[in-house]
Amino acid sequence: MGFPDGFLWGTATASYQIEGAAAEDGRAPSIWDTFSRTPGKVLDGDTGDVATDHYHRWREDVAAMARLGVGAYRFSISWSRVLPGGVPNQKGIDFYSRLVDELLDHGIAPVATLYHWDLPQDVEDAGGWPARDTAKRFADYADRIGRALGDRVHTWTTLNEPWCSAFLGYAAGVHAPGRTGPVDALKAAHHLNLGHGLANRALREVVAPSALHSVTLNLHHLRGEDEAVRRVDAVSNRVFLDPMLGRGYPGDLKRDTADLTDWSFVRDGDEAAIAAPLDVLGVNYYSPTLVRTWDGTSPREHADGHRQGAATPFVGCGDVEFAVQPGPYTAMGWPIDATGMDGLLLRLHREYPGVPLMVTENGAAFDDEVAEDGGVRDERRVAYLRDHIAAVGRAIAAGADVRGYFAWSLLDNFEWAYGYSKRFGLIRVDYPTGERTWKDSAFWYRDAIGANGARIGDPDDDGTVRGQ
Ligand code: GBH
Repeated sequence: MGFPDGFLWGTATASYQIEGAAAEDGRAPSIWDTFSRTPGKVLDGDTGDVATDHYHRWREDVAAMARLGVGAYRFSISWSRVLPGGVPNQKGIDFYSRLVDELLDHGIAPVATLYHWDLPQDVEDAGGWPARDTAKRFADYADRIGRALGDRVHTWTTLNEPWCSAFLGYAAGVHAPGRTGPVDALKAAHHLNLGHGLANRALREVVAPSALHSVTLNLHHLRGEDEAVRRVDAVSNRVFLDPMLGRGYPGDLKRDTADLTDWSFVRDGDEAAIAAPLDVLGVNYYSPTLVRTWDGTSPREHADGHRQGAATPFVGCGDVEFAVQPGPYTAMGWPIDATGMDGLLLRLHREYPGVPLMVTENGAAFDDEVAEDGGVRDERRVAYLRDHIAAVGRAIAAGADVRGYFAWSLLDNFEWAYGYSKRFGLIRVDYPTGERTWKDSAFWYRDAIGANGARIGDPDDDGTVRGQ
């Protein structure tokens, strides 16, 4: 089994999770600054003020990627760094411009995401994603940054995981801005979709015609009872997939949420605007989700940390139970099951044919420890990556058009509501010194990339790490 020639191997990060320099060179606060500084919202009171200090260590980080041999780097741009208060900030734009140049100098294709959850606080104060105007502001931002970097970026991604922005941010309240209104969350989902469509169109007008245009979704790979699967699928997957791929909003989603809203916030022409052409669909996959219909009486199971009595992100799914799945688990408590990866990719291949796919995030947090020799023997992460890359290979062998794979993450970083307690990196970051150490998984990934994934998934591939 092999990977196609030109398959893009990469690593991924996001601005707020790695950059730090939260008040430097004119950057204005985002909703994650506000949220993380609000007591009780992020574990141990951690913030992204310093993070991995990538804002100052970016050159060293690009050099590490060159040693890894990646063909692409997926990073995100901080909206409030480049347009604080809506006004262009040359110092902020220059940071990304230098980063892009450095990547290109090392033969690494820049894959730029415009929005990885860090909405400028002033845009939230004006209503945030539940307000229609945010979609337009987002398109203006796309135009600005597209003009600045459009001659050099290989792939433009409008949004990262709009499900998290809309439903974790505005319904469950576990992500910034921490609001808990189910109708606002549906409006946010729509305005994220609309923002995606408008930004895609704005970018196409100003960037190089050779650039690819994409969006990244965290699709839930659902298993369990048909009716429960259908409901969760509608409000987590098809709410984005269907309008973005030209089918408009699913009728069953509108029915499931009819007691909350008549969806009149979707105006004439919106669905056409959302259906902007996509060159590639980014897919983030970590673990599958198991659902069933709740009997209404016994204590309801809430896997994945949705506590009893807490606001749910799954709007309109009041009769669904999220079942605990068998282990093993990562340090996030997420079940490890690579069959969800090819299952998800093949479902997209079957049900949304013709759209090339790219795995834009996959990875795992474990409680890494530094060994006596200073190395990090993270063999569970190696096994996780190996098994999930093998699953991507199976999907390709079965006909799916998958163009690349990005490991989450290049570095340990600020893991949102979990702060620095969860480590996803191939490269360990010591806090607060910021010192970087390659884990065994980094050496393993370097070798896997060097071989273009050959032998991964072969029965005799035990994931042995060759080391330096
Ligand atoms: C990604 O989010 C993010 O893009 C990235 O920034 C982050 O660091 C990384 O993954 C690791 O967390 O709520 O029941 O559906 C992934 C977020 C993880 C959200 C799995 C949904 C399933 C539980 N997703 N989670 S549920």
